[in-house]
Amino acid sequence: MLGGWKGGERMVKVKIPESHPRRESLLYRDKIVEGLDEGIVSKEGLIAHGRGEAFDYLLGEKTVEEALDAEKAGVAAMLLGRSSAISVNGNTAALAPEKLIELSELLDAPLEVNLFYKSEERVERIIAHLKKHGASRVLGRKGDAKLPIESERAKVDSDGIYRADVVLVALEDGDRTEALEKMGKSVVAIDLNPLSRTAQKAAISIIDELSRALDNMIDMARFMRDLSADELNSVLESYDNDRILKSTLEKIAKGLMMLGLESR
Ligand code: PTJ
Repeated sequence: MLGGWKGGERMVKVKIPESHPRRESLLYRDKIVEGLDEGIVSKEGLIAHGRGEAFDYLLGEKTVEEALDAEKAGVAAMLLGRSSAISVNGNTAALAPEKLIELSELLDAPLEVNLFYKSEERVERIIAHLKKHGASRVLGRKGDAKLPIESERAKVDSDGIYRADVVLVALEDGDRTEALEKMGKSVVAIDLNPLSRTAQKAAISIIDELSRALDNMIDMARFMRDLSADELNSVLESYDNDRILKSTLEKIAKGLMMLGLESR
């Protein structure tokens, strides 16, 4: 079902046919709008989502091989880390609460709410939303440690993102990724835009749609949890983030050429 609007008010739910070729994408869009209605997503989050949709369209709205490699490396890094954390914002909480919780449990990495457009009220709403979906513990209230950045994102919890040596971030601006990397932490980023500062600065850049990326990482984590440290290290040693970014950009460029030819 999709949302409809009348005079600025959300009106009805419009049924989206099972056979619609872009059904998944429209359902994600609906989750973001619902998140806005519930005070979880910021207005700016709608714009950010639209940008993601555009990149996803160019990638064929599917997980590319390069993303699978990055997802595997991301899981390996989080399993090998002394301590990992998963950063949650409005968009990610609205799009995939259960998946975030499942990955957090599989990787023993706490969820921490950390917002760019921060308000205490939205932090509380997101924590309540995650708890409603089954999270037993969500960090992000304390803000008793500080990252070396100017934005509201600077305040983090000492027993979450601050302590972690591997941090999973998704759909965010690049400042914090850069700061976390400078602090010696390893950032695993999920971001459909391979040109974003987040993707460019992260140690492992997953160029994939959030829900698809989390589904893949959950499947991988179930299996990779039983691998030895040597086996996990060999996954990381054979991973080359620059090659992944370059190859994904080439894929997008080729996709654009094909779209151009098809539309003639
Ligand atoms: O909830 P807040 O206050 O923390 O704000 C969250 C947003 C997303 C508004 C904030 O972090 C922001 O402004 O992010 P940016 O700088 O717009 O970056 C978001 C990135 O995520 C862009 O590069 C998008 O292409 C990408 N993106 C959007 N939707 C998805 C996505 N990547 C993966 N999956 C998506 N569904």
